[in-house]
Amino acid sequence: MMPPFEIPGTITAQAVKDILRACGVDLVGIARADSVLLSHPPRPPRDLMPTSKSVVVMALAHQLGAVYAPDIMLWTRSKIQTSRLLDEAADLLSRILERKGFLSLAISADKPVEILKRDPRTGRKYRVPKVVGFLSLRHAAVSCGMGEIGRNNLLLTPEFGPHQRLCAVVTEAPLEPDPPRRHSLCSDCGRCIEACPAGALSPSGHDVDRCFMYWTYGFKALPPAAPSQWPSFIRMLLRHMKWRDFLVETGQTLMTDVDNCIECMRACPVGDRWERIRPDRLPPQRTRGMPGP
Ligand code: B12
Repeated sequence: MMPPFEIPGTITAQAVKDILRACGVDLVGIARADSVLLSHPPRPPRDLMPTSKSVVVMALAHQLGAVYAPDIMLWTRSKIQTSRLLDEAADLLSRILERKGFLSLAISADKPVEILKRDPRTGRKYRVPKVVGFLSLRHAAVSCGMGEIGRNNLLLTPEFGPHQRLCAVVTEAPLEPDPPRRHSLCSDCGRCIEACPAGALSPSGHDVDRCFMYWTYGFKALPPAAPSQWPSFIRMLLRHMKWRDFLVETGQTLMTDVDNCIECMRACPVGDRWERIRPDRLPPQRTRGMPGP
């Protein structure tokens, strides 16, 4: 991709921000590679590039019409395009930085992710597979003051609330970091907890297994943990099979992506820029094949 601007002579934090803004990115922050906040399991930038000095985090606002569309598939399509724009910007920045002599690695807004079937420490099989990014983009964004992690477990920014997608570049370029900032965006209004169809959110946290099962398959139930739970699990599968075609869905997933839920994001009222156009109350979004979510 040819840059739509002149490549700066010296790479500074401002030059990096200007490049990304020219690519259409809405928010940019820079964190020091050795002090990025870590999540669980920890995925420090220096594991990806031992000589890295900075992590450039970028955010692109979602198309709100897609967030509030009646069918989740319309959102998924729009999300793919948002990821694509971010990935192109990250790729371009990485290439510019490398031409200036700094090893750089773009971390995609989308896949790949590590999929863990067993606990790496004990070898015990997880009830639900765990999925983890090579770098936690939400934590990287918090590290450079972009926002905070809300009750819905998403990055909230003052500008867009939860409605942005994230991407990053890990680089050897020594860029001036943006300091972490204290925000008070999440008022604990409870709308995300109420909206979550899987019961994954509660005042005490986020149940990643329930979220994963619903987001991936549209199933409210976790896989059976005891033989007595199999009959109700099978009844639920049969109910889904009556409405859905898993084979065709798999084909569609391979072509595009899978999303069965963004309710925690849709319900969130944070974000100044959207105040005027955000609907106040919303009927739940239709998910694949089922008559209702
Ligand atoms: C894997 C993943 C998922 C998984 C798991 C979610 C999760 N919390 O980990 C699933 C598929 C369920 C998922 C769902 C969603 N995701 Co997602 N997801 C990611 C991804 C690729 C990696 C996140 C990660 O590394 N998580 C692991 C740690 C960091 O998660 P954690 O919540 O801090 O902590 C949990 C784990 O520690 C877990 N846990 C406990 N023990 C163990 C043990 C092991 C071994 C593991 C792996 C985990 C684990 O429990 C903790 C509490 O939930 C990121 C992109 C990225 N590279 O960062 C996008 C990302 C976080 N997702 C995003 C979005 C938007 C969503 C959805 C709305 C779905 C959608 N349709 O887009 C939902 C919302 C879920 C929610 N409210 O948290 C956006 C968030 C943007 C924002 N504004 O914050 C991101 C940043 C993608 C992007 N490019 O913008 N996601």
